[in-house]
Amino acid sequence: MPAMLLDLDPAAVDAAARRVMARCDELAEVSSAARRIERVYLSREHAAANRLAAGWMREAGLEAAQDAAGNLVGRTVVGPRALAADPDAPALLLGSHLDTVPDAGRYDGIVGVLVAIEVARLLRPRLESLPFALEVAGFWDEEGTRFGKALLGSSAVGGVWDPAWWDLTDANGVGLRQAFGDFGLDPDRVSEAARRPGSLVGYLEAHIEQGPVLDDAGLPLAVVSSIAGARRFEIAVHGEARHAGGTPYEARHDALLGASEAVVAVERLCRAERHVIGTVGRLDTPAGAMNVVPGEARLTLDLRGELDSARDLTWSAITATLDEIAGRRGLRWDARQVHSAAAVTCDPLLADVLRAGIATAPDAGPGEPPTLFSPAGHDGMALGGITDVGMLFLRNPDGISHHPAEAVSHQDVARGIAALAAAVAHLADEHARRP
Ligand code: HGY
Ligand code: MN
Ligand code: MN
Repeated sequence: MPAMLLDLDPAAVDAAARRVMARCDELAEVSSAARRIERVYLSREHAAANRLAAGWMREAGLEAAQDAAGNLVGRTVVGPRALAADPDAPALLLGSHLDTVPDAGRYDGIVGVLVAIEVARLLRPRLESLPFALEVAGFWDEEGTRFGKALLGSSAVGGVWDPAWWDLTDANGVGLRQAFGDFGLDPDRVSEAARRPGSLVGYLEAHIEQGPVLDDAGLPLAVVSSIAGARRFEIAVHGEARHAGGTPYEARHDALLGASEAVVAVERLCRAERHVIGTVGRLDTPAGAMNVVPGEARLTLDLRGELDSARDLTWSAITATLDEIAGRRGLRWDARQVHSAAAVTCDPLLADVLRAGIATAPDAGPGEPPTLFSPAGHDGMALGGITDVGMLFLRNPDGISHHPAEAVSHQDVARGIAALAAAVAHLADEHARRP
């Protein structure tokens, strides 16, 4: 199916974009919190969101089902003549994630799942000529909000589930194994979610940029070159609780002051590097009180880099700084790594078909679309071991994300739908040309 024959009806694409925007609003109401968006793994909201999105998938002509890790996966249904009628036929996987951070925006992940559903709908009349099936994934726990370890759902699909994760617990002390059972999943069958490497011809994800580059450049779409590798740590600083009045400064071992110096050092050390980003998202004194010198402080560190090597060198610099602070202030510190995912380089062919797709999208801007590194993590990081990964970025006004003000325009969503549909057609052309 030459991509040029894909001549999408602009009205149909616009209607699809409006449906995506309306459904992002509808899904935003599926939240564990009254006045903000929060939807975490293996929760009531997870089940409700899967029911809602499964209905949308079926209405678009996909057979939708929940896999053994709680992800929602839809697959195109085609006639008996079509290659993809074979349930074992290789599939091109489209999608993103349906879970959120606390107090989230309504587009991070979700818009990619809904754009994928619309692309499957638009390509429905041509499925018989595709050399592969189409599948749409709504992954869960891309964010890691509940258990700290991110990419649990896509890690199951990517065949990289680590049994040690069963020991993870949430803020209420509920273990992952128990949460699986409570949700109606069998922990002993999680491996059934894993896809054979040959069963996918690739993974394409549309996602808001979560940064300001496209908005600053006045452009709607970009191709992603690579996804940052990430490591997440829980760090504890131990000092000595003492009376806030009677303890002279010289006699203090103030854990919070030590931790605070570390927080400032993270920014300084990361800013000194290129494309290494460190963020302390939480800092607290678990047993703190107004009139007590803090004896213990805890902080989280989200450390990511375009190159795993630069990220890991920066982590070494951070640990050396923690040692220096601790030595000077008479403190101790320890760290527990709760998440690690290697950087993923996007596949050149998938990047090319996305570029070609953008070129056919309505007024996607002059010349070659930009190619951006993604400092944000994505589900493709867990799939890189079984298939090639490609990503399309949509303009994200002001780059605001992980925040209720997160936005995307329906015009850019329409451009993204057209570009992704055309990219699928271009990939089909490539596959059809293969011997
Ligand atoms: O944290 C991230 O980069 C992504 O939004 N999960
Ligand atoms: Mn996110
Ligand atoms: Mn995301």
